[in-house]
Amino acid sequence: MPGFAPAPQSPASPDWAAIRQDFPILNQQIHGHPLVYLDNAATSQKPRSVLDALRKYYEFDNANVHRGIHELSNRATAAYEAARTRAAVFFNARTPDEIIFTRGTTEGVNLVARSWGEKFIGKGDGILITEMEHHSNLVPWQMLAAKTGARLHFLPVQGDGGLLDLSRLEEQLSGVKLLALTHISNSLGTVNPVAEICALARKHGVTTLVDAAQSAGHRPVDVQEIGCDFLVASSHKMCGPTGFGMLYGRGEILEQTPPFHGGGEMIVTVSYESSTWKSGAHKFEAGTPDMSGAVGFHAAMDYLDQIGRERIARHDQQLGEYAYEQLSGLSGIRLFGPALGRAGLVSFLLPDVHAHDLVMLADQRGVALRGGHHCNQPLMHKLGVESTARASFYFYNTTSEIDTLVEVLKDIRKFFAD
Ligand code: 7TS
Repeated sequence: MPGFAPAPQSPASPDWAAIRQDFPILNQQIHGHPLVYLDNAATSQKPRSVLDALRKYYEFDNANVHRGIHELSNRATAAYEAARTRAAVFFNARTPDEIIFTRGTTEGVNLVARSWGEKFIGKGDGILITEMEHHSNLVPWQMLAAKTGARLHFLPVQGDGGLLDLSRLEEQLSGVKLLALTHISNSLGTVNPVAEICALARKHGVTTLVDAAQSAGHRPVDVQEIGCDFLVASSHKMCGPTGFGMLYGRGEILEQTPPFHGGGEMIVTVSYESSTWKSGAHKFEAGTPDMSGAVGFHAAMDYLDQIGRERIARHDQQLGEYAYEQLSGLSGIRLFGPALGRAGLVSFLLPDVHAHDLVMLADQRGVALRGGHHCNQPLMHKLGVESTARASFYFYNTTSEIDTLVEVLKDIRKFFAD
């Protein structure tokens, strides 16, 4: 795919402070304090280049795609398809036809469960997921199992340390048709060895889906290196617009997979009685797509590659480990997930402080955290908690923001102790 190689990267150690200035939203006060945005696992902020691309699209190029013969329609179509080609390069798919645009990770999983799942999964077949899945990689499989009579199994999580117990993986793969798992846990910060797991699954003829919602914007994600059949991600967690995302599907599998939605754009011919549909990604994209979403996503991928995803990953891990270390100095704190090799997020609980109260009080000091079950209700039950507080980082965060977080938590603890 010539012309779509990642943009040249900045020098060895990027100027993170200058990069932070690319995000206008970060430059504001909340309740009289500088904003410390630590809710990046929920959604990331957007750099100026993405905002500019959206604005430029609507100011100059907006029209419906794949339909018109006029100039604006041609431009919009070219921009939409260029984003697909860019995503194929970003995720190292073999061809752009393996990239389906969706509304996000959740829609991607539902597409696979409905279109591929209802055709290929039957009564008694096993669906193997992990105990740390986000609801969006759990509920669609429950629905599929209820419809088909398939059985849902779980790879266990080993307590607060948050690592998967893979000791029985090979045994657990027996009778399984699909293995779906997250690359990075949104509540534990665990980074799962997805390439090794997918290799073993492949050996046993098991189809694989990787949920890259928390990894795609944070580290290189290469579908061929991982060796998965499907991979899903959300643009809004990787500096791009909301309501947009992608599903990678290995070409051979997509060919055998029926459409998801029926309607315009995905058909070749339609009669009153029946229709035929396109091949490749277009078969799965019925109706007018989100063109501006694609344009913004394209700009986001360019932006991330300009910084360098290896560098982002290192910075993320440093912030995650620094936060884990600083927070572990608070007496009585309960930390979730591994101490080392973790992603840039930390879940925790302070003794006798409800996560929601903690998040509300932190907000009063300008610190944006998340408190709740993080769409991991069964995992919370397993860990014996209702909710946790979570600080999640991105490359524009600093260690001094983590120091602020620790100071704020000390004050909150004092407030509850008094
Ligand atoms: N998978 C994982 C691992 C996630 O963290 C999320 C969202 C999703 C799937 C769903 O993504 P969506 O874009 O389709 O909604 N996670 C979170 C979170 O941790 N806090 O808010 C959303």
